[in-house]
Amino acid sequence: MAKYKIAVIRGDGIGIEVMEESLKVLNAVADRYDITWDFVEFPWGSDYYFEHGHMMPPDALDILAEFNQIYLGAVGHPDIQDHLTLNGLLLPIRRRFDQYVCERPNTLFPGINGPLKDKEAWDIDLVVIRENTEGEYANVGGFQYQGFPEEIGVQVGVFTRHGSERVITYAFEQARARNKKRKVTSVTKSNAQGYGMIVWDNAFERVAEKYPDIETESLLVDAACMDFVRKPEDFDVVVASNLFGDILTDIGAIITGSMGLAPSGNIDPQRRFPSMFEPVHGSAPDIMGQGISNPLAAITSGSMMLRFIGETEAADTIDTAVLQVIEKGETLPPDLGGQSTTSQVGDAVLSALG
Ligand code: GGG
Repeated sequence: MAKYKIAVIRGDGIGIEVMEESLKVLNAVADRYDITWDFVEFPWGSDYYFEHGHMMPPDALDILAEFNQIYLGAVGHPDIQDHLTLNGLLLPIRRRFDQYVCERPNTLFPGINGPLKDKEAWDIDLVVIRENTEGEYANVGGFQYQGFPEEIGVQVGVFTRHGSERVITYAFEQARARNKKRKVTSVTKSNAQGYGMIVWDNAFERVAEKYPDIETESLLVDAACMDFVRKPEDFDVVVASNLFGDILTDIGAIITGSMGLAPSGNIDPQRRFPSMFEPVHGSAPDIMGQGISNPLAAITSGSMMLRFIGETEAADTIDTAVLQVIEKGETLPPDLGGQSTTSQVGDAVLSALG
């Protein structure tokens, strides 16, 4: 029997309720596949901030280092500036554990009535590989004359050869492993950002040479956003900087139905440290507490975690159950055009597990 020690941080807003459903589903598959979960919950996030003045305790990263994986809900609260919640919890975890790949798949499933006309099930089937530890999210910069009319904020984008090459290499490996269009699209804005993103472009060219069997394409981010809407079926694996990857994956989620369907894995491919799995969506304070949030992204983030730890059959079982619930269309949350509650959707996945 395989045993996994998982740190669970439900976080804020709808993160709390969607995690309830995904833990139900992960517990349900455990018996069937001889898995023992040791879930340890940490009450970190905005409520913790109100009480202690920080999103998680000073030794939080040392605590998390002892776990096999981290499973996160969402962070963000209307009464705390977003840069405090993000830089106080999510981003330090990604950096400390060198989770340099953020893998975010988007697929148009049967039964989803997406916003793009003429797109049928499976027409859209792409994965965005987002650089996750540097780029525009590098914690480098500062203020001068803060609070005065001369106020200056400097935000540095950091693009290293090492950081670019390793995430681009992961993208090419994904194109081979998926074995679909066998294509990698690199997204930058290197016509305007003529230093860091040139390091990225050069890295892309160097890595591409090692994968002659994979088609390549380079797009500026504005053209990529346009093509995500205009002809998303052209994409297979997309590799992008930290910020551009974040923006593209919101578009990817919406053209395939909803933010509530988009899972993600913050991955250390070398497995030196815990990786972290989380739905792409945030805490959605506008709908929190109403019991109407969509738990499917959290649930499929759980199946990404299972796949990553090698529990492929269990992951497949969850993905098939989710697909069944979506295709049947009887128990869908409001963002997918249904009227079911968060827990009814979770229960529907449980019964689809068989
Ligand atoms: N599911 C975690 C969460 O709350 N994400 C919202 C967010 O703003 N994430 C920032 C990012 O991924 O860059």
